[in-house]
Amino acid sequence: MKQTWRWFGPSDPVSLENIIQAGATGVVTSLHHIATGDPWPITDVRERKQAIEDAGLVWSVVESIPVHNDIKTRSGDFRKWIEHYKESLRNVGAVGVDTVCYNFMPVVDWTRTNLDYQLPNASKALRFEMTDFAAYDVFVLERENAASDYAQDVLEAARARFSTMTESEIALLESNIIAGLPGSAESYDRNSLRKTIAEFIDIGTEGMRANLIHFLEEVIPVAEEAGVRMCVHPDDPPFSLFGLPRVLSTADDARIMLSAVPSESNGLTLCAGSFGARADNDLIDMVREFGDKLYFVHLRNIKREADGSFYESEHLDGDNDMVGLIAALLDEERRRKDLGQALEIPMRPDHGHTLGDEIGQTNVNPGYSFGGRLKGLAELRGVIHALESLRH
Ligand code: DNO
Repeated sequence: MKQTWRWFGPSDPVSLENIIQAGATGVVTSLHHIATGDPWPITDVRERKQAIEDAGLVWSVVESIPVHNDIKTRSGDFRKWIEHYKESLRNVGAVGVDTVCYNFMPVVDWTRTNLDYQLPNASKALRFEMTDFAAYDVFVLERENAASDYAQDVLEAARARFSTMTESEIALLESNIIAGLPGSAESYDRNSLRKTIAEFIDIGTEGMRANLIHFLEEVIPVAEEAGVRMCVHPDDPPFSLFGLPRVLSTADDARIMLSAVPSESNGLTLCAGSFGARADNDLIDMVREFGDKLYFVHLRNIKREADGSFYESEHLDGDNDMVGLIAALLDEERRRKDLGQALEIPMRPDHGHTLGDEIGQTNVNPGYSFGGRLKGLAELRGVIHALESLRH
């Protein structure tokens, strides 16, 4: 597996030199300075690639070229945004970067309620707590009919939680949910969030799926020509938020999306922490089923709770069988090798705890600390080495 590391570009507090020190050889990055929808100029793409190569690394994956909301709703200027998207794909392909991750989540990208969840060893993790999310949705945002989207016990717990929350706790919860986590293309205030949710809510699951397929029918032929493999990132978390439709939460969803537009350029990002937040997603089965369509892997673990809540646990200690998952991925790589294909799977240690000196520092991107990811990558690398040496 190609060991890679997400880098948020020149303003990332983690430098390219740090990435080399962590032992990664590939970089995963995006042109975050370009507004969602605008085409990526070839000069900017070239400049970014050069900076990465000057540091002794390679640009393995673009994560992400964000998909404009108008494309997801198939309204407004969606045709223009699709043309821009094609231009970005051509430019990325032209410099030889061949893997592009994106998502089709409605309204919000990845979502957590607590970015400072204290673990028993005093490091900090990211957490999604259903009670807090429902409290925000029903009692703070006051979304129309929101209460009907929650089980009675969750609703009661949310009501009780909300009644004890201070103004500053509410403000923090709100900013965690809607201000946009690292890498998110969108951030909202309360009014723009309500408005955007309303725009999506009528589309329904089948409508969202049709919009995704329409988008792929447009861009996949261009990706083919440009020599780019696209790999969609699953919904995180993999269930409906704000009553919105989700179309990439399960193996079924992935199957539908892949078979609707069959092409070598239409693939999947196996985000273990996203798919793994549902007990009915069997990650190892997914590797076996989608094997040759897996172009990118995020290795992360989670601990699930009965009501849908979860927190991000140690990379090797959680509800995902990380060793089994890595073994399945190594099998897939071996299968490719036997067929004479040189398709090594880029993986990145997805998220990490905030620990050591980084605790309390204001410039640490939540989930993207240096120390936590260094630890995660080192553990994952250990598993890869152990499994590989047992095979020889
Ligand atoms: C979170 C990430 C996501 C991901 C996008 C892909 O840590 O996995 O932000 O990059 O959803 O478009």
